Order: sequence, then C-alpha cells, then structure tokens
Amino acid sequence: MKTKLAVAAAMMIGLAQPVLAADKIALVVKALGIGFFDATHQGALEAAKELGNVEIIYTGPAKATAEGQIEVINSLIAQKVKAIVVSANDPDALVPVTKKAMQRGIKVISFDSAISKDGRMMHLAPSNNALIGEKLVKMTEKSIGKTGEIAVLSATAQATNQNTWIAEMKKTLSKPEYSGLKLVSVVYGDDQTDKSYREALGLFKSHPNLKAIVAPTTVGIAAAGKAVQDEKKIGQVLVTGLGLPSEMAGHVKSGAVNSFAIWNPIDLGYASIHIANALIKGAKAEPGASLPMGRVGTAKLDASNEAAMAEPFTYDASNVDKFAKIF
Ligand code: RAM
Repeated sequence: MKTKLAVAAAMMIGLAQPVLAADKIALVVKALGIGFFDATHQGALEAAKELGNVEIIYTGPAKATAEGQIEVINSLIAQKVKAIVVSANDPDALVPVTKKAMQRGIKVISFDSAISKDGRMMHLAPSNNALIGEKLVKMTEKSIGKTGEIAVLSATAQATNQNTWIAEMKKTLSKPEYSGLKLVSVVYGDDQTDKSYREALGLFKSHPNLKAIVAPTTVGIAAAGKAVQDEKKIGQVLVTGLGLPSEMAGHVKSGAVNSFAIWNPIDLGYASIHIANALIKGAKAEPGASLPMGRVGTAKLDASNEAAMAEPFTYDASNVDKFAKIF
C-alpha cells in the first residue's frame, strides 16, 4: 500500500514532467456537411484514441472547391499542425499550398481524392480504381439489363476520384459486352444535395428515354434517388453508384435503387490517420514501403506512392439495413 508521502512524491514527479503537446493532424475534407466525410472523421477519432498523443482537427470548406481548401490549408500551416490529410477538390490546384506545407516540415498525404504526385507524400485510395469503374458498370447492367441510355451524375468537375472512376467506367463501357449501354451525359451536382437534385431533374427532361443514373458520389446518388421517387419514375429510371447504406436504405426500399456500392469510410479515415502518424514518427513514404494502418493492415506503396485500402462492397435489399446502422 502506498503511503501518503509516496503518493505526494509521485504527484510531484508527475507535475515536474513536461506535458507532451499532442500532435495535431488535420483531416481536410472536400466540404463540411457530407455524411461520408463525417464517417471518415469518426474513424480518425478512433485512430487518435488508439495512438494516444494525437489531436484531430476536422475541417474543410463550406462548398467543395479547391479555393476553399487552399484557404483552410494556409490556416493549418499557420497553426503548425504536424500533418495534413486531405481529400482534394482538384489534383493540381492544391499543389503549391501543400508543397509550402511540406517545405515547413508538415507531412501531407491525400486520401479518397488524390493530389498530384508533387503535392503529397502519398495517396491512400479507398479501393482499386479500375475495379470501381467496372463495378459501377456491372451494377448498372444488373439494374437495367444489357441495353439503354445511361447518364453519370458526378460530384465536382475537377474531383480527382470521380474523374478517375468515370474514365474507368468508360473503358469498361467500350468493351463489346456492354455495347448496348449508351452513356448519353455526364453532369455535375458538386456534392451539393440541391444542385445534384436539379441535375437529376435536368437529365429526365433532356433524356426522356434515360434508364439509369450512375452517381459515383454519396451526395449525388441520394439526391438522384429522391428525384426518381418525387418524379414517380420508379421502375423507369434506376439509380446506382456509390452511396452510404444509412442514406440509401429508403431508396432501396422505394425501388429507386436496386444496388449500390461503397467501401468503409470509417476505416478510410482511421487508416489515413495511422499513416499520417507513422510519417510524423519518421516512416518514409517511398515506392515499396509498407505503412501501418492499425487494425486495417498495411498500405504498400506503388511506384507513384499510392496504395489502395480495400475492395468496394455491394449493398442491396438483403443487407442495407444491417449496415445502415454503422455508416
Ligand atoms: C462523396 C465524395 C467522396 C467520395 C464519395 C463516394 O461523399 O465525393 O469524395 O469518395 O462520395
């Protein structure tokens, strides 16, 4: 049993020890108010708790623009954060400001939506891009069959991730087995619910024979599902793409959506913070390196310092309710 004196001495020693300031890691998202990014924040907090001496600053612009992110990153540089983890609204526009951050010793990585190679130490993609593009086409075919007009309702026109997935979709669509699916339009809802909704209505007007809207954005797919329901087009226009089970369960039930896909956004945020922390602690981001992602495993960097986290998972009436409780 400790004596009073021993306890007092221990307290004194404790007080005498310098209090270590937490390492500030900023999670900069495309825009605030998007459920997908709120889920990545949840994962980031989980990683910070595990790591101990890490504080998460969750931030981003009100609208998904590169200008807004540049402003946010400048202020993070002034705050002397240790690392910046960013989902980029533009692959190139952020490069000067993130270079400036790196010159000042701040570790910069992109996750979800990449910054070009010069502007970041590594990029964590949620999944393999070709696989995502192919999945989007396969879900479309599953929803409407082998023929018909389809349109893409994307996020912003400059978003690295959506543009890559659309390019991969086009590659898949050019294969002979998909020759009956005609991509008639690509429109941009800017990851805003109201703009995405209006773009969906616009598609119904300009393409009366449209059979599917493919939205590789959680904001766009939910807005398109609502537009189909409101315009009484259930069964006539099917919606698919990348969505959050919690936002899509109702649209699967209404019949507007047959199936959609996504990876686990909680894990994506969690893994990114583990990687940023490893870089702060001295790990090198170089081709061939393996960086720790906590319970998610390790990220193996390719020749462009990119790594992919996991496979996308498909949701439909059989499992959407179960996952809607999680993200
Ligand atoms: C939106 C954002 C995000 C994307 C998901 C699928 O939340 O555009 O970047 O990864 O959709």
